[in-house]
Order: sequence, then structure tokens, then C-alpha cells
Amino acid sequence: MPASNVKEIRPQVLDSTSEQPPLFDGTTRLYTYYECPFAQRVWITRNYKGLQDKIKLVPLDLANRPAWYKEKVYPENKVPALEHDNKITGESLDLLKYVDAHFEGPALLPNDSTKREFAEELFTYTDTFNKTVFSSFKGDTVKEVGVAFDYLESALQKFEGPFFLGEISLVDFAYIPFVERFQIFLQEVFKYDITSGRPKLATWIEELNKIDAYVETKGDPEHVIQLYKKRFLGQ
Ligand SMILES: N[C@@H](CCC(=O)N[C@@H](CS)C(=O)NCC(=O)O)C(=O)O
Repeated sequence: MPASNVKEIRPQVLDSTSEQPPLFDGTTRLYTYYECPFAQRVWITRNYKGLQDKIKLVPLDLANRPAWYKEKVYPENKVPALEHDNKITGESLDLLKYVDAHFEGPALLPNDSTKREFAEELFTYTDTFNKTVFSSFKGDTVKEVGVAFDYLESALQKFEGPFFLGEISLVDFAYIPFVERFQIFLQEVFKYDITSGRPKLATWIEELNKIDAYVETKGDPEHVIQLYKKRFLGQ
């Protein structure tokens, strides 16, 4: 179970006019953007492990980014990035594993080698999954998108339990931010229900929605609809 069920007040977003927080002063910071699905993966992991007091959120306004972020913090100029032990690291999938391995709280990858192997397979598939769905938005969506969700449905059948590895793990946190957005957009614009005919996927989403560590990170559905309409449909 998540170690903390106290709802966190979201820190204020920093923009180009904001002063840089101290760097390498011993505080662990997760530089983030509240609407970013990559950053959300790490945010959920931090919450689930009960690290709200150990890893401070530093939310940025990506549209009006502070110059110090690229210059002094993370030259890639992307989120998420983690400041820990006098260094900055990025890449959400690497950060999931890093946070799991370097901090206290429930372990989010099982020891079982079959499950670990499957976890790696699923981490590798995340990019393909996202690309398949994004490119379907520009094509014959309803025809093209099913294959990506069928992959998840069959992956969810592999182990007993509602999650990809049976029990909850980093794999669930790697996928849910994207599935959350795709479900909203596909339903709204294409009247496509990703859970129809996919009972395991339906249960997986339902189970995740019972977990505060995730629910607290969810974004505004309207923002997703507007953003994707603009980005993929030119509307
Ligand atoms: N591969 C990176 C992707 C991160 C990413 O693309 N983040 C977006 C926000 S959702 C970003 O920072 N974009 C800013 C930019 O590209 O300038 C990861 O997994 O962490």
C-alpha cells in the first residue's frame, strides 16, 4: 500500500520570471511539468513509495521555461529530471528504476527473473506503443489503434493479478500516464472505447484508479483533448 494517503498540495509552477531553487544543497528534487506523461511516471513512483518528503517536486512551465533550467540544471531542457546526490539525471524509464533502487518504500520490481524479463520487454515496448497510437491519430484511427491496446490486453493475461507483473510494479506506472490520455482522446474524438472487448485492460485501469499515488497525479481531461486536437488534428 502507498505509504502516505495525505493529499499533497501541489507546489507552484516556476516560469521564466522565477528564481532558480538552490542546486546541489542536499535536497532531492524532481523537476517536472504537471501535464507531462513522462514526468508523471516518476511522480507516481515517488508517491507510491511514500517519498513526498524526500523528493521535492519542482514544477516548471514548459511553455515559458526558466532559462536557468537548461543553462544550469539540465542541458537537455526536458522533464523529468532528478537532482540527487549532486547530480542530475533524466529519462523517465531510467528514473523509475533509479528511484526504486535508491530510495525506501515498497520495491516496485519483483525478484522473479521471468517477471523481470517481461518487465524489460514491456519497458521496451512503451515507445512503440506510444508511436503506434500517436500515428493512428493522423491516419485511419479506429482501424490502426487497436493493435496497441491488444498488445496490452494480452500482456495483462500473462500473470495472475490485475497488473502487468501480477502485483503492481514500475511497468504499470510507465504505461498509465499514456493510457490515461489516449483513453480520453480516443473516446472524445473517435468514440473509440479502448476497454471494449478488453476486460483485462478495463480492470487494470479500474485498479489503478483506486491508488491515490496515481489518482493525485491525473491531469485535466479537457487539457488533453485541446492539446491533442491541436497537435494531431491541427484544430
Ligand atoms: N525520453 C524522455 C522524454 C521526455 C519529454 O519529452 N518531456 C517533454 C514534456 S512531456 C519535454 O520536456 N519537452 C520539452 C522539450 O522537448 O523541449 C523521457 O522519457 O523522459
